[in-house]
Amino acid sequence: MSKKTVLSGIQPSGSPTLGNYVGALKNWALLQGEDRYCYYCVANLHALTVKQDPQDLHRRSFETAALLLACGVDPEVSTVFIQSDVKEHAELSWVLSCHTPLGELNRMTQFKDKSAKHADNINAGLYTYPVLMASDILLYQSDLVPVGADQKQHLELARNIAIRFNNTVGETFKVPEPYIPRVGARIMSLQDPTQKMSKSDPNPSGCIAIMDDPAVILKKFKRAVTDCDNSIAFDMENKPGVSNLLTIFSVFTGKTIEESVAYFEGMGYGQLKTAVAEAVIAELTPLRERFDELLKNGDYIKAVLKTGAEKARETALSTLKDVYAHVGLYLS
Ligand code: AQP
Repeated sequence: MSKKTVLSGIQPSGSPTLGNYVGALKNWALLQGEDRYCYYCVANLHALTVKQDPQDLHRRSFETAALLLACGVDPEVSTVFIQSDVKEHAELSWVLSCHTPLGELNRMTQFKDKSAKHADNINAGLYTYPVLMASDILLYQSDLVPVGADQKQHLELARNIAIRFNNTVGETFKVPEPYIPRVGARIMSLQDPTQKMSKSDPNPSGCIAIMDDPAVILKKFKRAVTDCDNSIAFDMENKPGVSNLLTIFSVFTGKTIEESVAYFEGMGYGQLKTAVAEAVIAELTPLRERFDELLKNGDYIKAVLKTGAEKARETALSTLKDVYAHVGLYLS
């Protein structure tokens, strides 16, 4: 059986959250294996779609790479790189943008959400973001893309772009499949459980950063918005806050949602919040310690990223050459 290729990315647009961890990073480590090529990137080109302080972006890109390793991504097995180190991403994005109808981009809900959030900076990059994401995926002939539920629509677009290109220009791309966790695909804000937990949320109480101290994690969970009937049941529509806490408990303890509800029978919201915080702290503490250790060894991270970029470039260039040949672009 031929090896499958896995690809995913994370934007260094803030301090990665519990949502990023559950929806994506945790699975990145789990998907590694002898039978797969895994490419994991820090998507810093994507981060430019919203305003960034250059020094912060630079530092966060490096730290996000260290975080991937702390989360269990093994650079001996997986290719870890920074997107801007592989220029083929931007080059393929141009070609694919000429093969993407505006009508398809107009349907993207993330563009609508982010334009509303960043009304003072609705730029063309925010609009064409999904084409760059399609390029990230298709460059590596990816089979599987582990993402949270918020990226499902973008992945569907990447599939459409690949299928259309293969049919109209010539067979070039593997058509990727999403890999979305069954539980935890959309972790919600602790302060507004109808909104996704996001690293760029201006209200830090709503999101747990993977790097938060245990005391901060406990405090944020204790302040989580619930409702006033004090009954622990899973009902996303009518009890979004409690359901979000049950989801997080389920992911961090390995219990199903039903087992989690049964576990809290006869208990109140205070006990629920403390138990969720303890489960999260137990898993994130060793991870934070590994991150601190890794950052002390910046040369090691730099070496990982250099090797990763070289390996990624090899595959990316081979796909890009094929694309250029198919569309008739001259290369000396
Ligand atoms: N709340 C979430 N629940 C589950 N998965 C999530 N992801 C993001 N938020 C949640 C998944 O994390 C991966 C990396 O996300 P990203 O950095 O590419 O950007 P994003 O989806 O826009 O995440 P954020 O945290 O909301 O970033 P900002 O605030 O910068 O927009 C993706 O697989 C994503 O699905």
